[in-house]
Amino acid sequence: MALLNILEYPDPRLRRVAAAVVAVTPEIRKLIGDMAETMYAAPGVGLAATQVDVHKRIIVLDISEARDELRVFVNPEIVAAEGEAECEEGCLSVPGYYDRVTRAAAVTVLAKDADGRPFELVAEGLLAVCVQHEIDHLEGKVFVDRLSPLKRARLAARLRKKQRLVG
Ligand code: GNR
Ligand code: NI
Repeated sequence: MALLNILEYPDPRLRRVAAAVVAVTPEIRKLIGDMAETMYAAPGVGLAATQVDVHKRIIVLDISEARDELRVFVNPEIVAAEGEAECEEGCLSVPGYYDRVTRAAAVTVLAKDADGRPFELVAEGLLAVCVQHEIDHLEGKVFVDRLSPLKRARLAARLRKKQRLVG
């Protein structure tokens, strides 16, 4: 296994739209293992392939307290969404920034697992938030895109300041 480098906003590669996985090959399974290792090491509750500069529709998630319930989604699609809920979100690609985002309260997701077997998941709560956050990444979106222009401008100013400090 290997730790993968996580792209940071506003890296333009976070804007690429991921392509469907044609078949879960040994290479794809190796990528899934590396993504899981990278997510646990970060640590984060989820990771989309886009964040490690692989533009394929793959997500890993683990929202369990014990960090022992890995969920793998290959070619995930939201087929139903209901209600609205607000949650404080963060992102491994926007380190140190947290803000409230409104999303669907419950979603139904169709996907394949790491063995290529199809499954359906009905998610609510943090799981629903994370699945939507990760599928956004696969579509080239970052949670800060869902904030007001004023909040995005403030974040941009903060990132420029941080750049000046390191540069
Ligand atoms: O680790 C993460 N925590 C988190 C908290 C609230 C809402 C979404 C997330 S996902 C994030 C990991 C990440 O950036 N996944 O893309
Ligand atoms: Ni993220």
